Amino acid sequence: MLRKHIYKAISPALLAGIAITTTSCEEAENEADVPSLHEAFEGLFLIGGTLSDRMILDTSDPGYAIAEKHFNSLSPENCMKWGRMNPEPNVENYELAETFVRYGAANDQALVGHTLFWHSQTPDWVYKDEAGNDLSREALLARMRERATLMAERWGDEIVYWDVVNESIMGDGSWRKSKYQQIIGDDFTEQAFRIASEILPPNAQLLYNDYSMTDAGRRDAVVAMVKDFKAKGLRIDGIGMQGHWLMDFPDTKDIAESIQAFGSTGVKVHITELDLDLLGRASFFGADVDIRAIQVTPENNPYPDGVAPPAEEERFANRYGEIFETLVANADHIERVTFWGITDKTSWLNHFPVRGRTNFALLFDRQYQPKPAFYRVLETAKNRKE
Ligand code: 9MR
Repeated sequence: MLRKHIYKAISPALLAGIAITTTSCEEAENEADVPSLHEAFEGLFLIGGTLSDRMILDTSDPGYAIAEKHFNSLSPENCMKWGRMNPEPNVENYELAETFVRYGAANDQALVGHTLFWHSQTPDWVYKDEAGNDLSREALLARMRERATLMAERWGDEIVYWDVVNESIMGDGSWRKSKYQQIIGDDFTEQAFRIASEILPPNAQLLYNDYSMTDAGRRDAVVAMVKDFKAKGLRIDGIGMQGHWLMDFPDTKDIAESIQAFGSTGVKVHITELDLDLLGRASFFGADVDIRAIQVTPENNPYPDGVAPPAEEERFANRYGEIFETLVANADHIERVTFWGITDKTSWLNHFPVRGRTNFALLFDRQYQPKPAFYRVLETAKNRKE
């Protein structure tokens, strides 16, 4: 409760650009008067949110009020991945995706198909024949065509943006040695875009989506790939920079450079999976262990009750602020900025890199209240318009 009052007291002052020395509950802003994020950014870029499977299953989730008010684009966190939809060759789990699409379409939200082809969460059967042997290149391409056809037939009219391929380029610019790459070859990504452009509706926006897009090797390879596709007359409409960023990395200068590099190829940039990891992970990455095996400890999980100290929330707000200043300054290249989740309560960062941590990632807290970061982000839209 205390935290909620602090936020409400801080927010009007932040919006007015006044230095805060005291807070009081009388200053509290009426919850219903909080401005809509997507309305604030209108004319700059769309603002998206992401629905978890759990939220799609629970229509009473209070997060829906946030989704409807603040987001004019919506992504599915997991329910459209191949492994969720068809964990076995003859199992068809399409209901969650169907519910997601129906909900978003009813709210006029620009929907994202995430993701057609990804090395992760693609079940093994996809790559194998009935005898358990690897498919031929042609047979795997045919299977990919079947998936694209299913997506197009079911949701082609409603989904605008498609993450056609996810994460097929490594940080050094080489092709990821995925099962797709091993069977199809280095032109797996190109073939995937050929399939998508033939099968998905002509107005579908086709995206390549990846993480760590500020790595110079990956950035240059993505730029080269877009140019290559365009030279071949192959459609590619956007580049998704996932945006799972840390408190001190990457530098906003590098974020800006990547946005400009992608934008200069003539495609739109989408920030597709934005969140910040307040608790951090650098110390875990240094260790040569399976990060998923790390146990929760008081050191790596300092705020288990879900309340971070005000100074930490301010640091978090400032980092979101500098990121959004960068995005607003480069808005000409950007079509959409999507947060990976709705509130901190269900962010994937509660399970990565340490399973079961209480992490802080998004603009809304576990009580569905806007955090200082929300107001700081809002301020960046306001500054641009005035
Ligand atoms: O947030 C997703 C998490 O719930 C899943 O367990 C995980 C499975 O791999 O995928 C997460 O989302 C990923 C997204 O689909 C692609 N980019 C990286 C995201 C975070 O891992």
